[in-house]
Amino acid sequence: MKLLHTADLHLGKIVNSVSMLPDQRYILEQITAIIEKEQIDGIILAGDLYDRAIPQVEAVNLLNDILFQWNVKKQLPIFAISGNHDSADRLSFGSAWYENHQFYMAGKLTAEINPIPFMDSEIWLIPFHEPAVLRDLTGDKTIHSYENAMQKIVQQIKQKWNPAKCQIFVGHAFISGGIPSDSERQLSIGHVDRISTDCLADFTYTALGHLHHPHAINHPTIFYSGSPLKYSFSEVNDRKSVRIVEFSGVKLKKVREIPLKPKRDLRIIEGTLEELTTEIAENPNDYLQVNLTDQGALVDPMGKLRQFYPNILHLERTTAILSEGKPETFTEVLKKEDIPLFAQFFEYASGQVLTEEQKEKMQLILNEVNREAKDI
Ligand SMILES: [Mn+2]
Repeated sequence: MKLLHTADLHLGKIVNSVSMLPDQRYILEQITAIIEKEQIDGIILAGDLYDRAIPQVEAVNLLNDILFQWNVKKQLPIFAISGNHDSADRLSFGSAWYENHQFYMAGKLTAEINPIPFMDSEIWLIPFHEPAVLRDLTGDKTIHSYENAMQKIVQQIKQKWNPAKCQIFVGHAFISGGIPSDSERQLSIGHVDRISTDCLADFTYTALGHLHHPHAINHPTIFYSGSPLKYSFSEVNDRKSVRIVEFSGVKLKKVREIPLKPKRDLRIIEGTLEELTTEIAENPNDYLQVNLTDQGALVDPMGKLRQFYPNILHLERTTAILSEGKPETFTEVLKKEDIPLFAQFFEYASGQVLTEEQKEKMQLILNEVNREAKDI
């Protein structure tokens, strides 16, 4: 048995005001090509199919197209759950009859958990849920943390599972020790959202979603597939991929990563405005964070860079140009006289000290401005 594991598609995601939909369609088509080449038996989608609870129409269309291709055209079973970005209720729509076509979509957690028997395995689809949801479902008042909730769920599973079968767990959760990135939405404040690997260690394979790094944890049977695209600059060093999981009878045989190549990479480039606009960096159409190393003021750097790099998402100045000491509060700034304040701004913007002559000129200008202000 051979399964493809992916998660965190975040369809409809907008990164720094730019819609990722064209890139998402591109990467999903690449996954389709991998599916064909690898001759897999089924697909796991471990949550966060959409980026928002109410996704835009284009994102819904894209998911519809891709699920139709995989499940109807290619006749592949799909094992999917909702993530913390999805609306559990909306994703549940139609799931009761979709399963007649081997499209298993667990949107909402249910009190009674049953496996999906598939080839030599039993697949347990556990959608993202807050501990309170399970507490309400079961009436068990002792459930307070994500860890408690997961332990209760796994306890129930272990009472039901058939040890002669491969046991596959599909979930969307934060495993303690996992490395987060900037594009996941926190499940809760502090560390109460973490669950231990011990909880899931007895499954043959655990297919997780939530953390976007493909190597967010290092465990022999518990894996995050990671997101198929980089969704924040904290992921620039990730090599995004999907996982191909092979089983031999009831044993996990091999877990492989198949790298994905995005239409446009998300990268950070660095240099002065002059350097970056004379020697054009490779793949200028990538999504870029540009770190400008220039000292002093620059006129419309974004406008100038955009002529060469149309998809800049973020511009940053790397030189610490503000006063190096402790930052001043707004009240402190307000107390300053006009000329010292302007001198400070001038130094911040140009990197040069205002000369006595410049100060005098500035004083004349200010006098004139003040006079006119009084006349109004
Ligand atoms: Mn996610």
